[in-house]
Order: sequence, then structure tokens, then C-alpha cells
Amino acid sequence: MFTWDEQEIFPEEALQHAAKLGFAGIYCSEEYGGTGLKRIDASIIFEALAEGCVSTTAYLTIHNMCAWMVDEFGSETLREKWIPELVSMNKFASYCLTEPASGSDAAALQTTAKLDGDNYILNGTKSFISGGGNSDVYLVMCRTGEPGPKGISCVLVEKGTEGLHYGQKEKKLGWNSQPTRQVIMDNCVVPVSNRIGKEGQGFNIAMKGINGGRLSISSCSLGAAQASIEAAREQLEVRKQFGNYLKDFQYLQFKLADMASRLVASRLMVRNAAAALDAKTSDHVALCAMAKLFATENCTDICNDALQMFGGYGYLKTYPVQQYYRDARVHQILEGTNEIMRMLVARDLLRS
Ligand code: FAD
Ligand code: 2MC
Repeated sequence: MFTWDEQEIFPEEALQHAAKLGFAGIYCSEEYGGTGLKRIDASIIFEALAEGCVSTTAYLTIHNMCAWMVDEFGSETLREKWIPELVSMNKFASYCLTEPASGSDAAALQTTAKLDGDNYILNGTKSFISGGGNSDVYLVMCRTGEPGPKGISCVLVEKGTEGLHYGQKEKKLGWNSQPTRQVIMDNCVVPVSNRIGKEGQGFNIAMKGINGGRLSISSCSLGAAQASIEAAREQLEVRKQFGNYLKDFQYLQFKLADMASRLVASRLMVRNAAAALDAKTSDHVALCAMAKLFATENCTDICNDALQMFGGYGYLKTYPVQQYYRDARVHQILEGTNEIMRMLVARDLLRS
């Protein structure tokens, strides 16, 4: 995982190996080759994988979200064509919602898709696209109608489509084992049959996808925190200062106990929200938002506390905790910032 981070390697073969284990379409139906498991299973799998590499697992979660969107809302033709390709990771997928002028206010997006016979002509720029440039399939949220959420559709754009360009690879604090680029559409001609769901349904599809995405990203945070606690525990057992092992200082014992308690609380919130999403309970959106808010903030703090326990060594790239911290930090920003998560929870509480 150090090499992937340091050399910014996107480990496509490792991902395809994960796909062979059923990890690329975990909650897709079995009809076209998905694994047919539940969100709670996905959460357990992503947490475990993230203990190995948060960034690579995080890309896998986005791919899973895209595969599910095609499987759940795509036409029979699209499902038959793409699901086998996606669940085998013969093809990689990206989710394209954010634009330079619309991040949190996603429903204000400006990328257009104008109808021209049997095709849409797409124009616009998507920013921060995970997998951008490397992925084969882009699920692009674009405007086919009125301003606001109801004028948005979801269109599958294939790599190689004329007019599809990519920006430079972004330099990032973490998430270095996966590329992030702008995806630029300049008169991209895409068949209308590539639309996922009905015209105007795209924003709802994007949001339904991202509820699960938020839990998957939170699960990556759980893996980062778990691995950081284990690393810190080992360090406390071997490092001596003032003639004692660090584990014998009560301050550090209590700190470790707090970290473990916050991790367990985070995990329970994520698994509880996953069960709510599986059951489609009326409060599942708020529970997913709460879980992301709580788990990503607490788990980043746990990684930071673990780094502190390593002293100066924690700051060195030869030790793993700094990478868990760098990789987990962005989970408070993407897939909806934690301020937007608070907004979703508050809306649920205050709605009449
Ligand atoms: P802004 O929306 O401009 O927000 C700036 C600040 O203002 C934030 O702190 C925000 O919380 C706060 N804020 C905004 N509105 C309010 C409000 N009403 N009340 C209180 N605070 C508010 N997007 C994709 O579509 N696909 C991807 O694959 C993808 N991958 C990403 C990978 C990385 C590494 C990163 C960094 C981002 C990625 N994103 C992706 C984009 C990500 O979802 C956005 O960065 C995020 O939604 C925030 O949007 P923004 O950056 O435009 O910030
Ligand atoms: N689940 C299901 N439906 C949702 C939803 C959710 N989480 N959030 C909104 N909706 C529905 C909502 O119910 C409404 O549907 P309908 O009109 O049919 O009742 C529709 O979407 C419009 O919602 P609002 O009226 O609440 O729209 P508004 O613009 O006020 O707020 C907001 C939308 C802020 C919640 C949304 O824009 C948002 O989640 N912003 C954050 C953006 C984001 O998550 N970006 C992630 C990019 S991907 C990424 O970062 C990766 C790394 C992949």
C-alpha cells in the first residue's frame, strides 16, 4: 500500500482480482452476475479491504455504486451489456455529479444534454472525478430539462466517445492510488438508449446511489481507524519512555479506550444505517447521513490520535498511520460534505 500511495499506482490488476471474489458488484442482483449481497455485507467487506488500502477500496466502492445504478435503473439492454463487464471489472466505472460551479448544490449542475434525433449532445465539465481518465464508463448527471433537480438525467458515456476529454491528474493529500481528473464533454454524441432511467429521473437516481456510497465510504473510514488502533496498540507495547512501556501510562490507556469506543460506536451507526437502507425504512436517508457524519469524523480523529501515539515516527512515511489519516481525511468532504450531512439530518428532524 505504501508503493501504491507513493508512486500513485492505480492497481487495476488487484481490483480485477477483487472482482473475481465478487467484490465489484457486491449488492448488484445475481441476474447478470452481481454478487446479490446486502449493504450490510458490503460494509463489512469494504471495512476489511480498507484495512489494507483505504484509497483503492474507496475507488472500488464508487465502482460498486455505479454498477448498482445501472443494475437497478438501467434498461434490460444496458444491464445485459454492462453488468457482466462491470462486475468482472473488465470495465471500470466513474460517477460524475460534481462540476466546477456546483459541488454541494449538486442540483444546480450545468452540463447539458440536448436531444438530437436518437442521440444526446453533451456539453459541460465534471470536476474531481474519481477514476477519471482511467475508467471506461462514466455515469454523467446532465441537464435535459428545466433548472433544478427535476431537469436532470443520468447518461452512460463510454470512454472513446468523440468529444470526451480529461483534465490533468490532480495532486492530492491522500487517495493517491486512484486518479482524480476533470471529465470534459465537448459535443459528445451519446445514444438516447444510454440513458439510465427516465428523463428527469437522474438526480433521484444519483441520490439513491450516493446513500449507499456514503455508507461504503464510511466503511473505508472504519477500516482506517481499526488498522490505526491496531498499529498504535503495537507501538504502545514496544516503545519505552521514562523507563516504562507507553502502554503503562494511564493517559495513553484511556486514550486508546476512547478510540476503541468511538470506533465501535461508528461501526454500529454504519451497520444500522446499512440495515435501514436494505429495509428502505422511511428514515434511511437521515440514518445514512448521520452515519457518514459520525463515522468519518470520529474515524479521522482516531487515525490522528493513533498518529500522535507514535510521536515523531507517526509523521514519517515509513510508518502506516499517516497514510490512513491522509486517506480518511477526505471522507469528510466527498460524497456530500459533512455540512451537507448535517443539513440532511436537520431537514429530516424539522420536516412537518
Ligand atoms: P463546496 O460545495 O463549494 O463547499 C465549500 C464549503 O462550504 C464546504 O465546507 C461545504 O460543506 C460548505 N457549504 C456549502 N454549502 C453549504 C451550506 N448550505 N451550509 C453550510 N455549509 C455549506 N464528485 C463526483 O461527482 N464524483 C467523484 O468521483 C468525486 N470524487 C472526488 C474525489 C476527491 C478526492 C474529492 C476531493 C472530491 C470528489 N468529488 C467527486 C467531489 C466532491 O463530492 C465535492 O468536492 C463535494 O461534494 C463538495 O463540493 P465542493 O468541493 O464544490 O465544495
Ligand atoms: N436520497 C434519496 N433522495 C434524495 C436524497 C437522498 N440522499 N437527497 C435528495 N433526494 C431527493 C429529494 O427527495 C427530492 O426528490 P423529490 O423531488 O422526488 O421528492 C430530490 O432529490 C431533490 O432534493 P431536494 O429538494 O432536497 O434538493 P436540494 O437541492 O434542496 O438538496 C442536496 C439536495 C443538497 C441534498 C444534494 O444536492 C446533495 O446531496 N448534495 C451533496 C452533493 C454530493 O453528495 N456530491 C457527491 C458527489 S460524488 C463523490 O463525491 C464521490 C467521491 C463519488
